[in-house]
Amino acid sequence: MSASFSNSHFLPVLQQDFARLQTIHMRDLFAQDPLRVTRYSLSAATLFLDYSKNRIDEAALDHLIELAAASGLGAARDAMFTGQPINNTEDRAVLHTALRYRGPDSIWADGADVMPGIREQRQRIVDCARAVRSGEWRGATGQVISDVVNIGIGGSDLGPAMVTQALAPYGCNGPKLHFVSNVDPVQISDILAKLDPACTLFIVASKTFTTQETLTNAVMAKRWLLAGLAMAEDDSRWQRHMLAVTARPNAAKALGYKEEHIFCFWDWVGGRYSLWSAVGLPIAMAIGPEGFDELLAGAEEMDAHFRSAPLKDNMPVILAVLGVWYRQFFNSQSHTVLPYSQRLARLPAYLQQLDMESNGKSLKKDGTAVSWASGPVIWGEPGTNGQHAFYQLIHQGVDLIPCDFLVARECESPEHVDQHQILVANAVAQAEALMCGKSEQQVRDELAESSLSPAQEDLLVAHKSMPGNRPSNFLILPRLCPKVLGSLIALYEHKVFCQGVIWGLNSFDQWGVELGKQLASQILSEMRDDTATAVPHDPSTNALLVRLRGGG
Ligand code: G6Q
Repeated sequence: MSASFSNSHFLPVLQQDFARLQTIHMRDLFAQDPLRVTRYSLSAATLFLDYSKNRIDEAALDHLIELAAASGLGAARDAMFTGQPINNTEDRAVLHTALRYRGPDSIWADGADVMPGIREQRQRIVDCARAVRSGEWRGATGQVISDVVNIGIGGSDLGPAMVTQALAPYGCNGPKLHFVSNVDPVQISDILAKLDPACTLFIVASKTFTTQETLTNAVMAKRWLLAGLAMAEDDSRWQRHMLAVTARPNAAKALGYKEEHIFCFWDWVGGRYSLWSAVGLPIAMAIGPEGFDELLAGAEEMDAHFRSAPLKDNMPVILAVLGVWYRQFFNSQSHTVLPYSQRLARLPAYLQQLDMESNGKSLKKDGTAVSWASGPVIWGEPGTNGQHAFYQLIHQGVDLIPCDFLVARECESPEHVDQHQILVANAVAQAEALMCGKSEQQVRDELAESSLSPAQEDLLVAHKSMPGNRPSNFLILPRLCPKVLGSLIALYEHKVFCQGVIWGLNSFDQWGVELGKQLASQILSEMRDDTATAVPHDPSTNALLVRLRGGG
């Protein structure tokens, strides 16, 4: 059954569900069903999800699951895991799941078994990470590496940066990791100002090895090395300080990188799905190859759950259909991710790319316009910071913004258990406040002792009461460790995949980012050379260029 047929078929049924649930308060749903929490919670790969605080009932959820099934989710999932070319605009398989598969079987894509290459690169990651961490890897002057700088952007940056920050406590005995992504020279200069070239190793990560920002920063890094180590331009010892990670090894070779310093991945790994590949080399250096393997193991466990659990007991599927429900019927244009964990501070940014680059589309796979909504805006900040910033809008704003609360049950260090409890209590409290709200009567009771005039009291009652009925998912991680984090990332990857299937999208291309890149090269040549053939820009762009050149 095609996705578009399924969607149009399910629309009226789900519209009826929406009409019923639109006016019901979740408090009443809980009152009617003492088993609601049990009914709407599940565990997968050590993660626990309570999704009972959502505006659903059994009929709505059943219909959403039927929608997912009728969209061809089962077949699409199998097609992804078995290397079919599901990225149809680029005619590529999508096999990030193979990168974390640690069993003995073959996985085929385009007529070839991808596993021997994956295993070979995995071993190279292990060997290199070990050599750097043990001090066996020496720089040009014989010094041990103390600092590793990853130069990459987008998918070649966000995953490793997010993971190394999240797993910092696992990084003892390893080098210090730094991440440079922006072409703004201040980022790299600020980092390099603190480092010693003799002890610094760069990883230049770029799938294409053509990305302007990354190659520009890599040139700057090489110059800094040559100058800092007093090397001539033709001195090849800089190579001891620069590794390449790419799907285009020849492009790296052409820029002088040594063959044994080039780590490979493949076209069938999307940039934003690549942290499991050699793009994860900085992770292995930071937390050790054993930790990296645990990260893969956690993801593999979530893959197994996603592949085998019935759709209605499938955590990524549940998260996906809830997102579709709010986006389509409650017109929720955004979705917020609220990790109650400072170490997961970069998770919202990581998920922003994962979700928005994958499903921020208005055409279906077949090139026709989407018939339903598609990907929402993803945003968030760690709790409790967000509470003192933007939660006001989530509680009382005009839009319905579904939230994901994320909490690690175990505190990282025994001496901070009390403070960790404060953190966790806040997450639970916010989810409760969003759902239950505060009635006018509660506010009136609180104001009973005050000496307000009746008019002032009425005004405050109106402002201080909260409607509640705002949905959230609550995810409990047993602890923030490599394995659990691997499962969490894979959970979100699969959620995004399921939503893409339901909406009929190709979640694995990103054509929308190309035009800006092309124009930037053209504009750069015009900025550098007045005589460069001017492309007819619009009047606003022309005027900006004149002003930025100092002429306006
Ligand atoms: C991710 C995107 C994008 C990509 C960057 C960097 O899925 O394709 O974010 O990762 O543009 O590309 P390179 O790795 O080729 O430098």
